[in-house]
Amino acid sequence: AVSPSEMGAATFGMGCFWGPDARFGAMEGVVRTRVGYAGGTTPTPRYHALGDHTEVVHVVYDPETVTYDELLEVCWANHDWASRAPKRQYRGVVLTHDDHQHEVATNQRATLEERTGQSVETAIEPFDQLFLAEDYHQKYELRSTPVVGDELAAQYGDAFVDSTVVARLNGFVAGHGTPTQRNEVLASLDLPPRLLEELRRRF
Ligand code: MHO
Repeated sequence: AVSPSEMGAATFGMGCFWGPDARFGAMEGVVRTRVGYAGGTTPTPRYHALGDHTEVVHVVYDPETVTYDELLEVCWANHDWASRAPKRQYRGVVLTHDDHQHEVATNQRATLEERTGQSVETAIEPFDQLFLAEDYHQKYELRSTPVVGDELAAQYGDAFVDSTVVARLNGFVAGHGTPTQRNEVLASLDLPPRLLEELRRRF
């Protein structure tokens, strides 16, 4: 594990942000996920007033456990990079945080085009700023899981959005992760047995 200042950050637009929030949240090495709006110029986007922004997932990761390359592979594999989304809200975009990310992204894009013979419509642009989405969009899969969602949101309170464990659980209820990962996370939880049982049933 590395100190917070050595963590990496990655930001991807992959269509509706609920799915990528869960997918990245289940990955080893991902320490935090947030969903929000980015890639536009409108000063204070909200879900119902996005302006020119796009739904994105913002991932903080431990580079000793997972690389930017690996995160980006997951990005390509899980959005429709070959078509232009009808709404800018759902466009594919890789928002790069530094020159290294930019280079990795342009290289992977070229490789993808070569391999498939299709042209990539997903944009690669410098990251500017993330506008955090409304609470009800954060960890949406978990939050909308009956019983468990409400109880965990109440237990964690303000820590819900940024918790690593909550990110994992959000991924697990969406069907991601391995049995080993699930058992490890469950074993680390200090929750009433009834809630643990309820969670286990949702994986
Ligand atoms: N198809 C989804 C999109 C929501 S996403 C946060 C829905 O409206 O249910 O854009």
